[in-house]
Amino acid sequence: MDMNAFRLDGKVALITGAVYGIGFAIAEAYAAAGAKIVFNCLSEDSRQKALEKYREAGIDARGYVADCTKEDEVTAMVEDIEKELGTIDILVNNAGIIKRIPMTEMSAEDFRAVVDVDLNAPFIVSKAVIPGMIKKGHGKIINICSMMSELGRETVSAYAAAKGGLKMLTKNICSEYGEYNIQCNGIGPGYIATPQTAPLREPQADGSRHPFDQFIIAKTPAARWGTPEDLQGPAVFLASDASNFVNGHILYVDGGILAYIGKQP
Ligand code: NAP
Ligand code: GCO
Repeated sequence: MDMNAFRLDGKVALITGAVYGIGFAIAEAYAAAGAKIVFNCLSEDSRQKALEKYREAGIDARGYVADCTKEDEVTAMVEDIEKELGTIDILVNNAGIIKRIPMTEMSAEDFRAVVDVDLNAPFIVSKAVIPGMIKKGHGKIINICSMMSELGRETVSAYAAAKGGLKMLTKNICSEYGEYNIQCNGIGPGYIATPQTAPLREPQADGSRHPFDQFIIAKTPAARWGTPEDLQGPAVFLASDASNFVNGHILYVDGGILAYIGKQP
């Protein structure tokens, strides 16, 4: 086997929301594999801060201020990327939010806001990049799903509904565009230490670990939280020619949590 199949040389990769956390780690890995990195974020301040982080990492990234939920902003961004860099070869729908509110206390507005970013936005961005991928004769779309694409828990109804939908959107893009040599797969991270999960890991006033932190450690065979770096290898694999016959698959990168009933107390 030619191990260059795992390289991304000459590819243009758009990773949405890749200013820190999982998206930034995936962008670092793609850059190391040879890809040209493009990201978007919600503000000029965020874009400048991210560009500084990329420069410090030795990565010549291009950043756009574009809200993934706004079709006009996304379309304009994709048109500019394609004009400046050529067709987007790899799209990672990473941008996401969560609101942890008991369902009966959650407003419809909050529910819609989560679904808008976590499900509608991947539809909007994928719809914008697929025509270029069809013209070029290949493309890779990777949707950042979640354990909540499979399981629910208290307070995350909107997030679980959106991530469950994102799993099915992944399978549908696979079904509708596989014949154009476009592979659409998902990555389902387990519990990863990023700003998004920081509230679940805050040490208690007495210095003890957060109850949820202890819960996740007991439920994960790896007995640890994942790191954004744990996702880099799987993300490179799904973006590379090494996965050209993998399509419609959700690759769970969760330390085994989905397979495990949990450690006896
Ligand atoms: P994070 O630290 O909260 O970062 C999310 C990024 O998305 C932020 O930079 C945020 O921008 C950006 N974003 C939010 N809404 C956006 C929009 N409308 N347009 C453009 N960018 C937007 O999250 P993370 O932990 O790295 O997670 C990244 C992805 O992995 C998310 O889809 C999340 O659901 C998923 N995930 C996370 C975990 C985990 O345990 N951390 C596990 C499974 C799946 P701002 O900085 O401006 O808010
Ligand atoms: C939560 C967490 C999870 C993780 C991730 C698990 O509140 O349960 O935020 O949803 O973010 O999605 O895969």
